[in-house]
Amino acid sequence: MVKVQWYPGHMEKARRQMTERLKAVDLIIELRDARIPEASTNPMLNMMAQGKPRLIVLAKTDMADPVQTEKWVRALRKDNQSCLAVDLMRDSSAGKKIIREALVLMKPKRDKQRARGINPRAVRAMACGIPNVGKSTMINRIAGKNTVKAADKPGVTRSLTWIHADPQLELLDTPGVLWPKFDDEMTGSLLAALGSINDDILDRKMIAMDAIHVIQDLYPGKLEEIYESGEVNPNGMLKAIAAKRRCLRENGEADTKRAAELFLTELRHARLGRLSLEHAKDENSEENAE
Ligand SMILES: Nc1nc2c(ncn2[C@@H]2O[C@H](COP(=O)(O)OP(=O)(O)OP(=O)(O)O)[C@@H](O)[C@H]2O)c(=O)[nH]1
Ligand SMILES: [Mg+2]
Repeated sequence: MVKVQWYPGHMEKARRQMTERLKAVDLIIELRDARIPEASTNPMLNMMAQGKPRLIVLAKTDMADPVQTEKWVRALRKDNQSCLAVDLMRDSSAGKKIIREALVLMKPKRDKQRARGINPRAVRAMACGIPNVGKSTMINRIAGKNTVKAADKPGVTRSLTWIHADPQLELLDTPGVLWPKFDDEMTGSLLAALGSINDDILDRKMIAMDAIHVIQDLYPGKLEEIYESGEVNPNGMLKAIAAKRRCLRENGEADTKRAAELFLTELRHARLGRLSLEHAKDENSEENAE
């Protein structure tokens, strides 16, 4: 497995600024990638959160395995945690769903204010999460226009900006933040495979091979169906991808580096189908194990 780590100075700076700004925040909206709901949660957030209510938004559900997304939402909603799964690109009601959930979460506080004769102001929420997960896209979706820059590469947002997205909801856009050390190497590899780590620092062939390994494990037969090769070895599969996608060097040999880049592009844009690279535990698995 490949070891990746990406925690540049601008992320540490953003982490500090986010901690400072939390005082003025009512609610944290934590965006995660629906395809990797565990690898895409920042463990530093629990320390930073200062007991603020949290709404987990699983973004990019249009690219995730719907069966898995449903399982993840159920698992995450345990212990009264709020969680929504949304397609921020095509679901025109995604913004409304998020506003509604934010207001539900803040209802007890706002009801108390009303009882004291205070008219509650708009809810102030901080949008946070790993790079490239869809924070700025969510804000634009809620605002109904492109107010902040969003693009398909990690590290687009560089400063913290308040947006009056809706009369009832103000949103703080923040830069994507990772953390100094991943607990296990697979976390880094999954984040890299789905585009949350700067590509320039990556060994894309290794990342692709890790992803191939995961897909072969979770979706047996899937890659065979697409690339027409029963190769089980990830390096062998890369050669098969090179052949199928005509990534060949001048001497006719498989260009596995180029095949890896192509494979990652296909994976990131769900051209291999709707795949979740982390599967939720079966709800009854503990009982079954006994
Ligand atoms: N298919 C799909 N793409 C999405 C969704 N949400 C966001 N995207 C895409 O993901 C890419 C990154 O979106 P951004 O909103 O810039 O992500 P960010 O979290 O603000 O990223 P940083 O500012 O770099 O941390 C863009 O190309 C979006 O179009 C979604 O629900 N589905
Ligand atoms: Mg952004």
